[in-house]
Amino acid sequence: SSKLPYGVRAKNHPNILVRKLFAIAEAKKTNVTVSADVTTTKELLDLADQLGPYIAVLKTHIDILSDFSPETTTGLKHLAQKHNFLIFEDRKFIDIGNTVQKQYHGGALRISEWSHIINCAILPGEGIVQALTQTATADDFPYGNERGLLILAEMTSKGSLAKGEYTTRSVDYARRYKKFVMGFVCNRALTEEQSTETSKSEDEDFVVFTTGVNLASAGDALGQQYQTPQSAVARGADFIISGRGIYAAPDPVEAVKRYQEQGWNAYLERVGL
Ligand code: UP6
Repeated sequence: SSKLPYGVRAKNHPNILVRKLFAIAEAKKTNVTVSADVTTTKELLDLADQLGPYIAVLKTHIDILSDFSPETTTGLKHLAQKHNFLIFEDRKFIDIGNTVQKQYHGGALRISEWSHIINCAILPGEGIVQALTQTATADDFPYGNERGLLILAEMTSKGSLAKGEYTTRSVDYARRYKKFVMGFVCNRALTEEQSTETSKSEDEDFVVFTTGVNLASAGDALGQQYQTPQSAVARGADFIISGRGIYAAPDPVEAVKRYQEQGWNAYLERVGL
């Protein structure tokens, strides 16, 4: 896991969106991503406004909203500016290149227009990463270098098959498409992973987002497995993602502050500050 402070990584990183992300973390002293898995626009925007000051990233599942409309994303974009956070649509693209290009850019949800960060699984192979990178780096792509891709390299659910060669190939594809791939959704720092196909370059600095973070529970009845902010950050998480631990708490603002404090202290410990 990275021993460098966010501020240093913000200065040195070749990717402009990653620089912005680390600068937000440093300025707001937070590595919390809240997973706002609510099902109406009002709940989503209220949550984003209330929790905005304490988070670096807001993660959405836009397709679970029962009343999605252009106002949903206009509202999100406005709140992201107001509170200085990035938006991460957790769409987990997983299809052939030609299909994911249309799902990402355009379509019913217009994800490229409002979401800074997206993710994909690599079950389809290298082509999915190639296709999304092609779209986001095309000359006529309107959002230039304000967009980034995370590869879903591991999962937190019981019996996950995202391991072994799948995870190793995730690192290979990240290295091959660095122009758009900013890091991973995974449960530990990955880049020491041994690969026969690619090797680590000196300036490599992928961002690690870890889901399944909860202070009050060990898991749910459907196979979710949790760890604490402290353990996630110690294993290499640069950003901790928590959903129900925060939005379903009796007082979400009090909860997000606790995750912020614990995540930040664990970060300070890891980098030795
Ligand atoms: N998520 C996981 N595990 C993964 C990948 N993604 O839980 O391996 C996502 C879920 C949900 C959030 O889709 O949006 O992270 C976790 O929510 P929770 O904290 O309420 O369990």
